Amino acid sequence: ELRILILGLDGAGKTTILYRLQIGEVVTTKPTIGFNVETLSYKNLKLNVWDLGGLTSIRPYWRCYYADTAAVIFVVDSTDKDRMSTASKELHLMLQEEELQDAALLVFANKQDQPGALSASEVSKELNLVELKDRSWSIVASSAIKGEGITEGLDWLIDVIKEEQLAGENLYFQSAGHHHHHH
Ligand SMILES: Nc1nc2c(ncn2[C@@H]2O[C@H](COP(=O)(O)OP(=O)(O)OP(=O)(O)O)[C@@H](O)[C@H]2O)c(=O)[nH]1
Ligand SMILES: [Mg+2]
Repeated sequence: ELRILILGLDGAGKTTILYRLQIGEVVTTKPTIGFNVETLSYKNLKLNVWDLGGLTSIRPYWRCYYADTAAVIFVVDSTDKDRMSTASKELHLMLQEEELQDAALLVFANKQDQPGALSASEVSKELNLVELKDRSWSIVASSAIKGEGITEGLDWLIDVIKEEQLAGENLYFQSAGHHHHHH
């Protein structure tokens, strides 16, 4: 069982992505006051996915959900150029938190179906992702409305989490004096 958080500024598309993942369809959303949580089965794993509201007044509550989080999915509205620096600030503040030191990071450069959307590499630059040290991260271009990029992103995330879990087990085996062979 894995705990995954979906974070990002209001209107980025977090709730749309959660239900796209869960039911494979576009749902009509309202701004999330509080959170939505859904359980998904994915590649033999049970994912508890928490979608938190992104409004300015609600962002301080994100930290209440950080404990035991395997991964963060950070969603960006790629057309919202005026708020890229705000998104960057919130992302880096969040990643400084002790409880998230081991969490993998997947960024969705969302709303790629919209004209004028920044590309994934442009969003990556705006968010200063190259500054991230000691963290598995990736950015994927997505359109929650068209259903593009979402499963690709989740596939990457689940693979990374599985690899890190295996690496942790290998360390355990080594320190316990067991021999563990890979073929
Ligand atoms: N064109 C386009 N619109 C999108 C996309 N993803 C989400 N939207 C729209 O953006 C609006 C906001 O989406 P939400 O999923 O409610 O955003 P949110 O991040 O949950 O927002 P908060 O709950 O306020 O934090 C809705 O009208 C969605 O239909 C996308 O990929 N393309
Ligand atoms: Mg929402």
